[in-house]
Amino acid sequence: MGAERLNEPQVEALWNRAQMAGMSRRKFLVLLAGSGATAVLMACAKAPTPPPPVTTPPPTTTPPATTTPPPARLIYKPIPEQFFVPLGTNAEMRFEDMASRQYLMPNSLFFVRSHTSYMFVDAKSWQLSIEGDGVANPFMMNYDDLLKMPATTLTRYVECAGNGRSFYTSLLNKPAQGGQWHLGAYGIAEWTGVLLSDLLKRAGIKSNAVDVMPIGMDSTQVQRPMPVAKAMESDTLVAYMMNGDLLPVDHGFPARVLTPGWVGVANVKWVTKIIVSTTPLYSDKNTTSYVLIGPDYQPQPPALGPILTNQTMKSAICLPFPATLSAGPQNVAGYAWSPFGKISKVDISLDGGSTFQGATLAGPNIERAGTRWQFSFTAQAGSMTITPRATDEKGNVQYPVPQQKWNQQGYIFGAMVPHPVTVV
Ligand SMILES: Nc1nc2c(c(=O)[nH]1)N[C@H]1C(S)=C(S)[C@@H](COP(=O)(O)O)O[C@H]1N2
Ligand SMILES: [Mo]
Repeated sequence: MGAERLNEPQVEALWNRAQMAGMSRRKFLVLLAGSGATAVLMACAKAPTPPPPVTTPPPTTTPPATTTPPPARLIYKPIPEQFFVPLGTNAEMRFEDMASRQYLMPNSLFFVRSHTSYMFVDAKSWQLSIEGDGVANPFMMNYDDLLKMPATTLTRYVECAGNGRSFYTSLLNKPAQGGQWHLGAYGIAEWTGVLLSDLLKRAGIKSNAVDVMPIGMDSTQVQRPMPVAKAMESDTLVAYMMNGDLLPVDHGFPARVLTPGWVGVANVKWVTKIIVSTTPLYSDKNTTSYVLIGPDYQPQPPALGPILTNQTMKSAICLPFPATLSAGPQNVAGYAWSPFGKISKVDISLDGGSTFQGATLAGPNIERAGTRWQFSFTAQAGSMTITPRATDEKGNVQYPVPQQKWNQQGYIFGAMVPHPVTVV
């Protein structure tokens, strides 16, 4: 056990630490061989540590001590820059990487949006409680209980309300506060979990219940209310699997709420409590953030503006932003998605939105998930834009940029995005 393989500098650093703690070379070697570095460090922690010399600062060439904790990671999974645009506690998926892939976004490449760093939850002690004055029989369950309930598997997207926020600056020239996402705060996955409606029924939800609020276990306990009607929808889940694997740490292990089509924030990760109420519920996430604030919107006390519910329709191209293509025949791939239904068509403009040609929809086309599309054209040397425009089965169509209303926090950008391309 504990037999982590240390390289020589690591062993050396560990030995330095052990010497500081007054450990003999013999004891050090026995501990290291038997139980590994952790055991050495634990023994060091118990031993009295001589005070560090005050007068002589440590030489700058000293190898980093093994006891210094690594810099706090904000995101648990690796987020190499080839695949992600790092944005603090968040990481944007690079759409260009999806060009050569299939429909679903793999867990390792799925965008991350966490208000603070990830939360590491022990499934063995985790509990989920359904409580509040809106239920007759509040109850608590553990991880095994959740996994034993009837499960539902469905394919849906999660998208951040701020996805596309950077275009308020680059296309409208009206900057908006928050992470400057392009379009990669969006991902489709296959989710498995228990219908939230099953949990609410089991708790004896009352007919006069109005709001349901899941609460996360992260440091700020992200909580975001939704009306009972949304909670009872046939695809609202407490999900514990993602693309056939246990929910990854960054995406809410052991369980998260899935509210398809809604603003990402309602998909509460690391959920531990769900409050059901007979009176409207409020948190900061439906009063001061995830509300629309701006000249086109009125306050709705206690909320500072209209409370966000659904996302907007969008489309994106699987190319770097901006992109470089070579002159000649080109075939580009993209995605289009709507919170209201399946995508019925995608049209492409190569002249900034004056004329459009139909793209070919390819692969699955799933409501509140999206579809892939393909488009072939002949690229002429010079600068150009490729502008996709999605239409959904309910007749919603993406609109030109000038019709995009602005809001302070840059939510729900839904206009067509002209993708800049240099053809060489
Ligand atoms: N507990 C908790 N849940 C959360 C968040 C969070 O910070 N904490 N972020 C929300 C936001 S703003 C979004 S967009 C989605 C992102 O989900 P993902 O990180 O799995 O892509 O999770 C939501 N659920
Ligand atoms: Mo979000």
